[in-house]
Amino acid sequence: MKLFVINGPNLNMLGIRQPEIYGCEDYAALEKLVRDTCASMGIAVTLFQSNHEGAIVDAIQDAYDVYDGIIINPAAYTHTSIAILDALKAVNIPAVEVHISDVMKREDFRKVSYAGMACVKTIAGQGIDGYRQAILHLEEYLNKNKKCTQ
Ligand code: CA2
Repeated sequence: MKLFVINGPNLNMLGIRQPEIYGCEDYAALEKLVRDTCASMGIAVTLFQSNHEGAIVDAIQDAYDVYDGIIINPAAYTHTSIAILDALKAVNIPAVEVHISDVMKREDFRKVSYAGMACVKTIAGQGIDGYRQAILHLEEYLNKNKKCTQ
């Protein structure tokens, strides 16, 4: 099983400010949690972070026929990007949306998620542990929905 973890703008700045919203862990801790969780489950994982919408669209397109599942935190693009939604729909790879903060309890503009419309599940408000939960969910989902090869 191969998973692709995509993180959007400013998530590389985690741990620097607003710990009351995003926690104290930095981006390196997020990467380590993802790598350690996948390693313990025998899952191959690639992480990607970009501050650019088009680069995220390119990464999703490049995932086609390469990865079994996507975990995506599009960050601010969650609430604006139909391009990311369309890319997720185009590749049709099962995806789980993660948000570190509880977006439903914040400003109204954070309550809309375009990317989430193409995802099998959304995990929000669990801190960086949401990524670990997303890996567990996706592994179970992919095992239940295995494609027949013959
Ligand atoms: O809760 C999440 O994971 C978000 O996707 C994080 C985004 C935000 O725009 C979404 O509404 C919810 C923000 C990413 C990182 O923002 C930082 C802000 C200050 C310091 C460090 C990172």
